[in-house]
Amino acid sequence: MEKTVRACTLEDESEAEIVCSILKEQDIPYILKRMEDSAYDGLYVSQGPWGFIEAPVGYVDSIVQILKDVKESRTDGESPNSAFSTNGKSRVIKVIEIGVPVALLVATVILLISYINLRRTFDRYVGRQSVSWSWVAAEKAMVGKLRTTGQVRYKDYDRNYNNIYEESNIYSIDGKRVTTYYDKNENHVNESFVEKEINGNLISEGEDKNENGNYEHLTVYYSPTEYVEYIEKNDDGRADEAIVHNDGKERVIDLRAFLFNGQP
Ligand SMILES: [Ca+2]
Ligand SMILES: [Ca+2]
Ligand SMILES: [Ca+2]
Ligand SMILES: [Ca+2]
Repeated sequence: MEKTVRACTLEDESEAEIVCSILKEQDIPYILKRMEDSAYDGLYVSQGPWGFIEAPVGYVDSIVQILKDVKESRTDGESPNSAFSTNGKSRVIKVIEIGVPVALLVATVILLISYINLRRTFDRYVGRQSVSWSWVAAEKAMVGKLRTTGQVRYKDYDRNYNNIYEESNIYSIDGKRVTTYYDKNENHVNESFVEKEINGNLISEGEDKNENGNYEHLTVYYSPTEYVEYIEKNDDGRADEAIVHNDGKERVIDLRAFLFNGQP
């Protein structure tokens, strides 16, 4: 490049970007110099021009005109270069400035919704939703309802008003009674239970007559006419006999003999 002279000064980096892009487009030779590159070591930048353009003397007039056009267009809010927006910041920067917070906000909302849904699912299946209890005189029962929906989850009956519940019920999330424990002799120990599916079919029944925690009589249902009774004879917690009911027919199996001595 032939000898260059200072053609113009530049106010800021964005002005430099625009002017330089136009100079490149028009094949005008130039050298961009920043003040911070110079001996002023950056101190000058905040007070004076950002930098300047040097070019062969023959191009100075064109460069001055280009800078003038750029300044006017920036004042008018029109960009001479489509790559740059009106305030001189590149669109990429604008997209980052607006796009990143929006993306973060959207991500936060999505995470929040996911969390709420997960929490709901968790509450639904684990039953962690808090329950509020109140005495319902008409039912003679303490009724436990979910605080969130008012759905009945528990109903404990004290029909003789002695503060001992002779019957305790658990309801499914769909409002069906699924499990009932009985303490008919009102000694605070349950001696039997009934478990049902939400459609009302029996799943199992148990009886612990001596109230020691071992069920001497446990019935498991496969259908109303197909069920197995497990009988506990010596109260050691292990069933000794199975009575298989199959459409009105009964078959008694000695479990120990059947399972361990190979006898049918
Ligand atoms: Ca009672
Ligand atoms: Ca009891
Ligand atoms: Ca027992
Ligand atoms: Ca036994």
